[in-house]
Amino acid sequence: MSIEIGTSVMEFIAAQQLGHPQAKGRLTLVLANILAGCQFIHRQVNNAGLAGVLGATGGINVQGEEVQKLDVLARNTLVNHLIPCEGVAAISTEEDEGIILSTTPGNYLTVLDPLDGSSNIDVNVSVGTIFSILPCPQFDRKVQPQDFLQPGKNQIAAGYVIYGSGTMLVMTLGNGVHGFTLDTGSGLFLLSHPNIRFPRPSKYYSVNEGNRHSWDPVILRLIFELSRDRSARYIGSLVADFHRNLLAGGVFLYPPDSKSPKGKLRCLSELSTMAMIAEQAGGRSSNGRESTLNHMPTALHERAPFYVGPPDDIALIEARLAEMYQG
Ligand code: P6P
Repeated sequence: MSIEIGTSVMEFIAAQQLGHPQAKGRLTLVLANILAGCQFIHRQVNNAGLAGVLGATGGINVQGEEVQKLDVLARNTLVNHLIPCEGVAAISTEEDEGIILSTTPGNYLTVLDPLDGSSNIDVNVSVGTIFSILPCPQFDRKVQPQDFLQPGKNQIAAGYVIYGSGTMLVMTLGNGVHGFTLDTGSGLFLLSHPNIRFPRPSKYYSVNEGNRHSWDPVILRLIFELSRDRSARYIGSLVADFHRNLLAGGVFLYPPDSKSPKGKLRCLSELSTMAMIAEQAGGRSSNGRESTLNHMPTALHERAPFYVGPPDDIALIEARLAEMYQG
């Protein structure tokens, strides 16, 4: 099947699945349910602006209902789609302390950041849903939290949906990275960006320079060096910052600092996905010492330092940080 611009994401996944008969189409079903949830979130996020305006007069939305906090709404939407979904054994989300068991048997564990960057909603900054699909390691017992503690390289699929000027799915099934734009008329995600690759060299570097007072001097020098031949771009929404760097060419950094000595971003619900997409798009990612994809998490909500972008940038960063770790 030739993959052409305008191909629907379901046709695309079906074509990709031809190489994985063992998935028995369940992966397609899991992805279809995630995307159905994201389409609903797309509508809620777009209306939030109206709710935000109405919220200024007392917080009642156009239907006369109390506007739910969008993080909770996004989480409930996705969980309600996935609990009954054949193929899903259990779910972990950034919003839930523990895991959520599905009502059907399944081969897959799904990890979600239902609405990353949601603090930016009221100022119309792009936000996103991040998802990761892992193999379920055990079939002879109920899923337990430790079953989710897998390195990112185990992922079967990873992607995000960015709710911005347009709504776009960026996803990898392990065979390249592809972008699908939501056609609001048909409600379909249609292929718009096949085979996305990190442009090189980087034009941008993305880091919260407001944290500079709590960085190690090695990191201060690293950021100064990166700024010599890159422009600074930082939105404070991981999906938006990552997406710009992936399409336009840039490196993203969330180093450890005195407030977040292990970094701020979450291994399972944020970093594994971005790391797999980056590597499939010809880039790399690191926690400063090893590839993010090789890191073995020890807790559901573990955090880690994160550096992601073209391979040359990550090699430079790891070389400079070696001084900090050896020092
Ligand atoms: P800071 C949003 O809250 C988030 O988790 C990511 O989306 C984003 O990259 C990061 O935090 C921003 O953190 O400390 O720079 O505001």
